[in-house]
Amino acid sequence: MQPFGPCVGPYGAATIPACDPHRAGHAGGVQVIDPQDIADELIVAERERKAIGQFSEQDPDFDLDTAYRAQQAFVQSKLDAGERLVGYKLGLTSRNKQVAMGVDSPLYGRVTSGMICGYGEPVQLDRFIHPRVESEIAFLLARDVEPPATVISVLAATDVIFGAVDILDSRYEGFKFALTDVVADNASAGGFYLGPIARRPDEVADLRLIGCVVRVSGDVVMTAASAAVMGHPAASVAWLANQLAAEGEGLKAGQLVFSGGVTAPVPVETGGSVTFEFDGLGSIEVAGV
Ligand code: OOG
Ligand code: MG
Repeated sequence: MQPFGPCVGPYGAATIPACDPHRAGHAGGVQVIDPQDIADELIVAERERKAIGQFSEQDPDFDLDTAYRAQQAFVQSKLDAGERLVGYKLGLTSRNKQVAMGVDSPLYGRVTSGMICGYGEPVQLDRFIHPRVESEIAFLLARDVEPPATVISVLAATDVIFGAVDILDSRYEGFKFALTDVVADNASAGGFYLGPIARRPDEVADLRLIGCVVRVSGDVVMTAASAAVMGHPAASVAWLANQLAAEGEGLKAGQLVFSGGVTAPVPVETGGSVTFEFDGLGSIEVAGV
């Protein structure tokens, strides 16, 4: 695995549109919380692999706008260190995931080049706090996705799809968070694998019916179909495109979008192996070392 190594693949370089992470949420004209301060704590937690308490519990005024600004500042620190923005990840787009995490609305995070892991490489557990893995469908875009985006327009803008694995590593103790906390924590993004087979959308009979079987050390522990993600994984990408457009950002050609967990997350353990078998898109084995 090369979790902090060079980006693989031709994902277009990008920077996050200018924003001032110090512009905090305001209550009655009083500055209540600074997104950069939140980002700084998350940066240290990630670097030192030491989980922290939830911001939402310390400050009831911590709102979603501030949380996304904190996320931008958190991700900007990676770009400043030489990584590139390669795309986005969706989170909590399936009931499986919302129930597992106790949060009931979707969110997005940003994917940078250092998060992309080489196929077949193990998860080095000493790089993470408490990693968990889950199956996803990833979209590589051939064209920009213009708002208002729909399932059809996302499919028209898609080059290929992959089976994928999202390595989650919440920077919060016990993987416990409110929506604002997890947004600031870049949707728990830790690492990503792409499966070995890329298919154009028109090569897949029905994008809602891509089955996924999850095995832990050989035993089947979960099964699901891709419709678990908002009824259709492209619906989740459309939601993201519309969300980004409302914020002055957009999905661009060359970007990679991880559309959200199809199955609930499974912990990765030393010596353990989690295998994800995707119907028509190959298998990804994730071993913990
Ligand atoms: C938050 C990120 C959720 C997904 O696919 O639902 C996510 C978490 O569960 O830690 O990546
Ligand atoms: Mg995920």
